[in-house]
Amino acid sequence: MTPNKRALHPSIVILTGAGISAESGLGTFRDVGGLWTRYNLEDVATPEGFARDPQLVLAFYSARRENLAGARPNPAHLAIARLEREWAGEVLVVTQNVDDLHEQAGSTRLLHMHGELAKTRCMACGDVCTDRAAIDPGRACAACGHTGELRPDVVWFGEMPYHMDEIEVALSDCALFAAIGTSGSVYPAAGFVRAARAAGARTVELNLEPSEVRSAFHEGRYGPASEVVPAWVE
Ligand code: BJW
Repeated sequence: MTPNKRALHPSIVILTGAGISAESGLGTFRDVGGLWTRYNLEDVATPEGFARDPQLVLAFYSARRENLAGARPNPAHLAIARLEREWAGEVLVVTQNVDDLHEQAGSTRLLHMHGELAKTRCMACGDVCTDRAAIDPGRACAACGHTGELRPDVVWFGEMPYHMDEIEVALSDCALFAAIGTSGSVYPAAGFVRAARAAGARTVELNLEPSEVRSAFHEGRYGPASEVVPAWVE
């Protein structure tokens, strides 16, 4: 790794996407056989889709919760957690993923910008609780008692991603920005490389193949995350 700013203890921001969890058995979105080739994203990942057919959306997320229950971190998640433990500077992981594989691997400085699959939010009172069971549309919120207001605490298209202020500060201050396993097709995350680079960071993409925003990076390393990420961290 060759960060070019604050040479003594440079800070690193790592953006991760679905590709880092692919080898843990969780599906990506846009690859062949990915979630968006089997489901219409307007139906299951927009507030309008949820308003039209909440049962369909809740069934989609319940199946994803079941799938997540057996998933374990792979060598890429473990390498990132080790980097956080051993690097003298700050390491911040910003994940677009709603799984908990970074936490399972031991990462502690972690922002879930698209929410978390294992959390349920009440649209009436805003209460968020950890919840790995299927969301029953008839269930009442434990905090306010309203019925029919529970949804997965994830960020759908048209909604504001979480932690944006904190992420913008970190991007403007990092010496190295790495994007791992993301297609670069969803904003604002796809624009992070340009923000970090404009602020002076060195930028590297680690992915199965060059992403849609490959040309924005200084460097690219290509192959399965379980191989390229541990090799990069070494
Ligand atoms: C491997 C691998 C292996 C495979 N090893 N690699 C027109 C222009 C620009 C923007 C817009 C526009 N119209 C609308 C927008 C905004 C919109 C958007 O970006 N739309 C695009 C479709 C154009 N964005 C939004 O609405 C966002 N909100 C927003 O913009 O608010 C306003 C705002 C303004 C200003 C500042 C800030 C905000 C919200 C986006 C929410 C996305 N939600 C989802 C669902 C989350 C819940 C859930 O999981 O169900 O998030 S959609 C889905 O895509 C999910 C992901 O996090 C996200 C990104 O996908 P990701 O992770 O990149 O996965 P893939 O499948 O695309 O790619 C996997 C990659 O891995 C591939 O490259 C593979 O090659 C690779 N890979 N195996 C290494 N083994």
